[in-house]
Amino acid sequence: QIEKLVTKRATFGMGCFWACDALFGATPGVLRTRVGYAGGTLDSPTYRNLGDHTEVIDIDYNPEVIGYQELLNLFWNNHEYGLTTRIKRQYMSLVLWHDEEDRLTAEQSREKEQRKRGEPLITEIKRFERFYPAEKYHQKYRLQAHPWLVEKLRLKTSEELLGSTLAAKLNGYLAGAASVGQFEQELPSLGLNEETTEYVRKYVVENQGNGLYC
Ligand code: MHO
Repeated sequence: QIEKLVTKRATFGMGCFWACDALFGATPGVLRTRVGYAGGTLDSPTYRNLGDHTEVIDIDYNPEVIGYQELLNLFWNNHEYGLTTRIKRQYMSLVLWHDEEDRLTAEQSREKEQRKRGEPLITEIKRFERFYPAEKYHQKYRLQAHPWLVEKLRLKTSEELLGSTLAAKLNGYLAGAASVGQFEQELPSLGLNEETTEYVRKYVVENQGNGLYC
């Protein structure tokens, strides 16, 4: 019996999108990530001309492995800036929900987080409307810094960079978003050979726990 995997989508603005691409990419249950612009009204924004849009991470995930609340916990705890202080709209704290249930979860979660922290959070919670993927060079930014690996694993095209679960995970591993333990546990399912395994492992060991940066 073949059951079709029902995937869900989540979209967050939490600062520069390179860092949260790595964070969510390495999170078990996340299937695909894309960085881009959303939340505003300007048609066809670009990195140089964002208009009123915000840098966001757009995630496809398997709800049987990870829930929206868990994604929200990662969201609250990994803002580079903008959770309590207003800076530019490019980096504002933003939850774009995709269904009514997620709207409720997000609003309740913000309440709880605010009580816990004892200071007002400026996160906006709005209906998702439209996502504009960012330029190719922003996608899996940490992974693309390793052209040898990208070439070896054939992850060069936009389609592969945006659509591949492996690309999402590698982008996180290389940035130090996973522990060595998690990496070793997931390794058998990644389909890497000895050479690419050694290459990635070195960065996982070096970078684990370094904190994500932009
Ligand atoms: N600090 C980075 C931010 C890039 S980001 C995609 C830079 O100045 O290039 O917003």
